[in-house]
Amino acid sequence: ASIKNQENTVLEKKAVKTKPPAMYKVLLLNDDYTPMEFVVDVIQRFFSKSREQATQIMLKVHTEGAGVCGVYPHGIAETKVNQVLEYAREHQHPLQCAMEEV
Ligand code: TYC
Repeated sequence: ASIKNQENTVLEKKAVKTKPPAMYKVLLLNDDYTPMEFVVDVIQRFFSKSREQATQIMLKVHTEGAGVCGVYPHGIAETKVNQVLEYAREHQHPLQCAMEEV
């Protein structure tokens, strides 16, 4: 929608229309084989968490099946998922990572 001032001039159509970007949770999924220490390293390495925060997230994934490592715009979330999957593959762990709109 556009808005007009008293002289009927169109004002900043974009400033009215734009909405914040869709945001995506990046999730780690539990499995029976990936070592806990590797998962903690992944969370610290790719999601900039402290060792304590990373351990809490890993244990949540381990006990509940999945857990959120961070929330990002689409392109950044996609990059994180790909980085985690490639790193896990390189180390021959079956760790799975996914994204889901908030
Ligand atoms: N369940 C794994 C184990 O007992 C640990 C684990 C935690 C694996 C989180 C994946 O996303 C994961 N070694």
